[in-house]
Amino acid sequence: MSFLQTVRGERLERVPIWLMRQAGRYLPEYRELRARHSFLEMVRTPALAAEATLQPIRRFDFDAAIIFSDIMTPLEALGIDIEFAPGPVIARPLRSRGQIAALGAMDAEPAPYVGEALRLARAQLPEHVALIGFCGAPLTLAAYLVEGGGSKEFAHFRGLLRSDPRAMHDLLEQLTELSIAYVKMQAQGGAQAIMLFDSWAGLHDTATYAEFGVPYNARIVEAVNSAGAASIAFALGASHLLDELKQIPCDATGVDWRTSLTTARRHLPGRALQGNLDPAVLFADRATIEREAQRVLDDGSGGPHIFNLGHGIWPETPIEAVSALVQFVHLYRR
Ligand code: 1CP
Repeated sequence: MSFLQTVRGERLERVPIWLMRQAGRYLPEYRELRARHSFLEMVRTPALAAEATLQPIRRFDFDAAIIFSDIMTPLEALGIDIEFAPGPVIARPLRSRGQIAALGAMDAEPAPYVGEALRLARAQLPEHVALIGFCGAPLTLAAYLVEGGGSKEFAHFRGLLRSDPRAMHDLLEQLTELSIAYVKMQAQGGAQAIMLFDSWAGLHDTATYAEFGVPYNARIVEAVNSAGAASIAFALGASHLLDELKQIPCDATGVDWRTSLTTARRHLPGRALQGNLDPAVLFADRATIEREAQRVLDDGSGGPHIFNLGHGIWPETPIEAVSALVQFVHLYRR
């Protein structure tokens, strides 16, 4: 499997490709499924989650499938109520030390239905397509939990982090333990690689990220490594955090479109890199898509490289643009 070999640091002639958020709203067959089921119903019903996972694989020659779920799904094991509209909405945000202390101890196994969805998906996937599980980084999960949902500046979250760093560490500790149980369960369910999404890493300065981000992410990645799955860690907006990301012992590091792969390699020597075509490029004509993809391929050619976008694919993306991209990347030989 070229995807897993490359994540683990082999340099093959062929560059594997998959796209973040490849199971989702840019696909008409996904929109059709979503018209009949709510997002949470899909996530909690293994057959539906497996179906959404497989949809992009039937249409495109991707080298990996990512399980259909959300970074917020395991949090209900801590007694947290989450709805999706379409982004996560937390009914009772954790705005104080007291609310954090009152979180339920993890009683049940986090989101066991994700394990079942992984089993179903793995059984139906072509053998050469790898199956990726994932979880949210504690600091990104904490951002949503404290703020109550998505936000541009995350003022409540960043305010609490400054005013009560001890309470923030307590929250991150609980989220890390939950995530460790969750990634182990996913590895047992058949996830061959597990990706950590730190989508709000870019909010923080380097010292803050070194203290509140790195140690927790490192522990989760170590759990993935000991469970025998390949580990990928992605941080968005992290051009200023490359030396911090180096401290996270993952097999591959995901890079967004703003950081060149050559620069990332200088800071992360020997590590596989995943990325980083600007998702906006898929709104251009075919010649432009090929030219920009070639730039990413050349930029990544200094070491093991998994082709991806620099962040999730946008819902309005034309299907033909995705086909053109996958074809082009698969014709390339290093
Ligand atoms: O209406 C719908 O269909 C729901 C939209 C949706 C979908 C399809 C959400 C709500 N989550 C998902 C699936 C999802 N989320 C996947 C599954 C795999 C795939 O689609 O290919 C994955 C990997 C995620 C991860 C996720 N959720 C991240 C990390 C990746 C990233 O994009 O940075 C984050 C930050 C979330 C939170 C979230 N969930 C949903 C939305 C719209 C958001 C963003 C909210 C915000 O910050 O405002």
